[in-house]
Amino acid sequence: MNFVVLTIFPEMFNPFWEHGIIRRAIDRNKIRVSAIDIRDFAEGKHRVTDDRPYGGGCGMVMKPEPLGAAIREATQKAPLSKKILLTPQGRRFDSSVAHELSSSEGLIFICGRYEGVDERICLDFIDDEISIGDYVLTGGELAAMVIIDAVTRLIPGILGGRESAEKDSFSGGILEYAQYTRPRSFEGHDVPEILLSGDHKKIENWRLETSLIRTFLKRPDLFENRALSKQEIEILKKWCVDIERIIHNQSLYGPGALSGGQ
Ligand code: 6GU
Repeated sequence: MNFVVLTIFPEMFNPFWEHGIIRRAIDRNKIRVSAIDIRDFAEGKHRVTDDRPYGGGCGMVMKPEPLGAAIREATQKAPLSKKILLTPQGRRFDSSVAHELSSSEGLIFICGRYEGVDERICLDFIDDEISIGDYVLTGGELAAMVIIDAVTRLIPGILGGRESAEKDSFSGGILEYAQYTRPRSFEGHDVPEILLSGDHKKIENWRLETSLIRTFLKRPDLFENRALSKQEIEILKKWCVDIERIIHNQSLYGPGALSGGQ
């Protein structure tokens, strides 16, 4: 995968390329990365990349010529790459967009700055517009890093078996299960017994159950557009019965009446 970023702050990307899994992916030739300075394509002594908006108003607009020239050159070098404008007006980035982008030959990111980008760039030079959420950043650079990071970890061979992307939160449409490591007891909280049992079937089932519980508690919206498996429906039904029993007993006998006998 070839990532090219067009930005007026290419140095922002140096620490990003130099650490962790991104660095490992570069070292192992799984990804190629470059940050290109849009200013290198600007004319005149001051190499200006922004100008005042026609029609007045506050803020500055990114000029079309340097941006157009930068996109053109990046496209010549990587003709099969998808050209993505980073803007809060774009479609919302999520796990499924990350998967979609990960099958692309390459991605060229255009980082907007100032108040926006001249509309004629959006019309003729762009394949896609992406936003990373409903808030406004001062520029697209952080969004580019977010997307490159999320897409890179989906490329086959990037994560080791232990870090596999299939078990991640969202990959199955629900949140990842609860995780524990040593020590067995930490500040009064013990690791659940079942994880120490060595019974892989039970552990797997327990993990699915914790995934479902935390998704229900933290992100119930994720259930709306996702088909539930038979096993998942069984687990959810079991809680319904448990919850209904608690409510029923409480309303009949009050709290604590059945404790000891459960
Ligand atoms: Cl991609 N760019 C900017 N400037 N702000 C954003 C964004 C992108 N996504 C959310 N907010």
